[in-house]
Amino acid sequence: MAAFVMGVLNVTPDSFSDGGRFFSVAGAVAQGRWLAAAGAGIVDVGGESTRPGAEPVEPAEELRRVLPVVSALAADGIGVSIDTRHAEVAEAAVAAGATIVNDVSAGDDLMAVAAAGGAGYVAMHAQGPPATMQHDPRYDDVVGEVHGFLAAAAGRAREAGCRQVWVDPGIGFGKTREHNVSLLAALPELVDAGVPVVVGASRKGFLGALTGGAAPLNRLEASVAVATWAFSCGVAVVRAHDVAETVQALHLVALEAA
Ligand code: PMM
Repeated sequence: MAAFVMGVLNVTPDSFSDGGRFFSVAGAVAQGRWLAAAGAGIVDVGGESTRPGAEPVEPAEELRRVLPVVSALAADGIGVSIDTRHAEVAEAAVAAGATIVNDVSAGDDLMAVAAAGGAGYVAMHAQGPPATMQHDPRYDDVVGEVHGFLAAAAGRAREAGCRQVWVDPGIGFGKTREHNVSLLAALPELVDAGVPVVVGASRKGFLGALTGGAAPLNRLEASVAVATWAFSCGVAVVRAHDVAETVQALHLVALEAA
């Protein structure tokens, strides 16, 4: 499968860069259509912010936020992934037309839902829940530990019967700036392990720190630079807010590879 861009659509009041912008159903559906028109291969719909320090959202509230959006986009023929940590949300979203379960918790229950619904599955690495994950993340060997975790998660997902599996190092999820940079530098090894890789660094805090304090909406260049690096390493999917710009990066890397 050719590499593609996963467009971020947060139907939340509190996500770190777009919280509240697409909180109404109509606004979220319009943004999803816009992301697809800009070239997103899939639109990633999420109803619970996983920014550092975020409070958990009850599955019933998450469902209220995401389900009408997933249904409307899927009815338009737009590919949708559901970004959730809750099995009941994943199950309802797949029934409403989502074709990928994007699981930032890499949990067995969500693998089972993806397998039962015939959906693809993304296993992402995180250290700790969003509320506390950035308090004091520690690893002896961040690359070895994250890659080992992802190999095991991919094995479990395949055993559960998921038809297609991706792995994601979880940039910013229980990681310092140095951890994130080490994981990005090690993308060639993760790609070499053979399971298609997803990377989501778009507008994240470490890019602000590395660019002299740029605010989330001023991290476009840094985000596209990371996307270009990721695609040139052979990453299969880059998760991005700025889809048109990230698709340009993908096209240029694909030309180089051709
Ligand atoms: N990051 C966020 C949410 N979901 N899913 C995957 N697979 N990978 C990520 O890096 C990831 C994710 C948090 O970012 P957001 O607030 O911009 O959605």
